[in-house]
Amino acid sequence: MRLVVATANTAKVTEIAAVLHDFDLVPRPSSVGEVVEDGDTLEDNARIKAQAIVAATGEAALADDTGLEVAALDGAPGVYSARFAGPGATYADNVAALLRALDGRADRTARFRTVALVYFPDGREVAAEGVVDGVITISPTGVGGFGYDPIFAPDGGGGRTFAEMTVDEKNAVSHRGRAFRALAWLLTAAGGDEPVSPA
Ligand code: ITT
Repeated sequence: MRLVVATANTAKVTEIAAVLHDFDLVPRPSSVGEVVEDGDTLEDNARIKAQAIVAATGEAALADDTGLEVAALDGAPGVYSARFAGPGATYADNVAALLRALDGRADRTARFRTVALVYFPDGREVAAEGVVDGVITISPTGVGGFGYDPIFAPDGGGGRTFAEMTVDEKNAVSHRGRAFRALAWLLTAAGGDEPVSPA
């Protein structure tokens, strides 16, 4: 199945491609400008991103929207994870802001949530969610991954952060790995080439 990838984040594309190896993934056309992600939920934002690429290309598009939900912050930053430290924040700004927000807090549990979604030119869509629980570490460790990876240690990962793992190790337990494995299963569950639509 041929899918245009809606994400502009190359690190995400690497992780997605490692899971969807049986799909024909087409890079996001550089002619498509930045898409405003103003949805209220991860699913809304994934749909907004995918629809923008369908509108530009006329082809089925694949999107991912992800949020980090921190228990002590009542689930923030969630859908606002890209701009936790303010508009235009860098990954380092967001990491520093989150460590400051958790300074002195006993509960450092958190969870990454991804909604993976394919939108088809005829308006059908298929979506799947993936979640991983873990903790926010006291300080950043590791150089791999992106975003909050240097301060997120998934449960069952031996205390290592995602930034200390290879792409395959991260995918094995991550929100994104889980979401895209579920999405691949849904897309092929009919046992043929016809995509499955839940609605
Ligand atoms: P696209 O919208 O182009 O797909 P993005 O980087 O803006 O890429 P999201 O809106 O889904 O992606 O993600 C919001 C933020 O959450 C992102 O800026 C990162 O800081 C963080 N994030 C997402 N996935 C992550 C991951 O696997 N590990 C660590 N941080 C992640």
